[in-house]
Amino acid sequence: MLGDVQPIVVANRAPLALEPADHYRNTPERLVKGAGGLVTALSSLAATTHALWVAVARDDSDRALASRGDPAELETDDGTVYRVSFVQPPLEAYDLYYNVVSNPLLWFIQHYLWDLAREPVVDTATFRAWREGYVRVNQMVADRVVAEARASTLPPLVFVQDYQLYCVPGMVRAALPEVRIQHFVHIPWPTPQYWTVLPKPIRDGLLKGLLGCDLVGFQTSRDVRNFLMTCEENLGLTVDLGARTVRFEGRTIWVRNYPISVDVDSLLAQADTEEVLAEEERLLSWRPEKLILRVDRTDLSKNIVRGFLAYERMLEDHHELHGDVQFWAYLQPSRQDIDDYRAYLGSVLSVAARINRKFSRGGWTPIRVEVDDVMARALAGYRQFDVLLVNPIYDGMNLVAKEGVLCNRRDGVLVLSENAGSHEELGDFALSVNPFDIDETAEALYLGLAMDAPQKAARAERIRETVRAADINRWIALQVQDLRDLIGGTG
Ligand code: GDG
Repeated sequence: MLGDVQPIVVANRAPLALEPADHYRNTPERLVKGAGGLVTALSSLAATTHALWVAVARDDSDRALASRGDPAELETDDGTVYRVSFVQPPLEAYDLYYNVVSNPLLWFIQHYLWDLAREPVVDTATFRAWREGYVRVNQMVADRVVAEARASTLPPLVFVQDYQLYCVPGMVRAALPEVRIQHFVHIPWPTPQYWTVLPKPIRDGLLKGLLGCDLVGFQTSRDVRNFLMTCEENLGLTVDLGARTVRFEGRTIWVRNYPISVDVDSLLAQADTEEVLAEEERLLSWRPEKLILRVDRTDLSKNIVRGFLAYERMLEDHHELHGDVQFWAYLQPSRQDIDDYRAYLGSVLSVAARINRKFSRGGWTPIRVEVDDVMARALAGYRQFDVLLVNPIYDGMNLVAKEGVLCNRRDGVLVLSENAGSHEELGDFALSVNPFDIDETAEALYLGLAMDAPQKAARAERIRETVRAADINRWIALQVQDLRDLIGGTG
């Protein structure tokens, strides 16, 4: 697919991480593939195309990997070899780039999470974090990409990923006007008005950085429209909503949506391993007759508390379900160094405890919360749920929605937020909810549990078909194809 070009994937995170030796379990130090939707999706591109991966060293473990060569040839414990070139910013610059600008400022903007009457407070510190953190680290990354592109014997094809690196395309374009650059934005793109929460130099800087691309990719058609309108309203550029293009500095930039997906074969194989089957055995020892599941990072955007409130409402309305149903929230701890995130996990746990105190009886506990990070356990949950609750406030795509139904063995029902990117593909076969509406979500949970077998089977099959037809390989192939076709070819 990419034999005649040199792909360069550029992302904040490397696709792998060093796991230290565990003397108690007698396991040696090993290199493991990174967790999370983005890494999962891009690993297959990097592994199959011998791409070079440019990443930012985040901690001592990444810096140890960086010392193994530039680029370092790194083999994970599953035998996949990656070529990774680590950029090593000073610790303070990294902190400002990642912990001040990217998270929370941009993440909160792009998921509409700010409580605007109070936050954000933009001041000198924000501008310093922007200049000395975000712009500086983006420039270091861009310089590395330029060096690698110049060193390559094949024409480079640059794939930049996500909100930490919006300025990279513009910076690379300034040094290499002819290079092909694409940026994929994994999270929602909000309306032009919401971007004006950020001061003009910052929001324009981000947008102009992205416009260094030939092609900007998003998860959904809603994101594409919002982006084009942002270019028009906030920068006064000429856009064509029909052709999905925008003109900038004499170039035409194409804007397209490519819904990200999963590696169907490898996920199904992984969901059938002994480790997962052992987890499933454990689950079967405690599962109730009816199991509601959610699997999420403890991120504010995932809307975990309202999910519990909806379940509480359902239990209030349906006493007949008491004792027969349980809500299992399997949660991966996320960004616990940020105050808001620690406080959010605190409220998740306290709301669950309150609901359990209210309804528990005779050995029945309505909610089971587990905060852990064992993929095999999540996969066992995928196999066993009757209803999967995916109710984010806003979400770029949400891979759990796709993975869950694909792996499920009971024709379980998907309850899906209309603001998850996956709703554009799966909404017709799921029970759609407004994520803020507790009553509607409660009703959907109930309908999901009560649905008859033929209807459940038909809906689940349509979702499985949709995910199979548009898997991760298609996500990558469509982007590469568009880069070749729309922009005049690279080979
Ligand atoms: C961002 C965007 C977009 C599940 N349990 C464990 C675990 N998982 C995996 C899931 C899934 C991934 O984590 C989560 O992906 P999501 O897509 O649901 O959400 P984000 O992490 O917010 O991802 C999102 C995605 O990027 C890709 O573009 O879809 O909208 O926000 O693959 O299977 N991973 C580990 N331990 C677990 O226990 N390590």
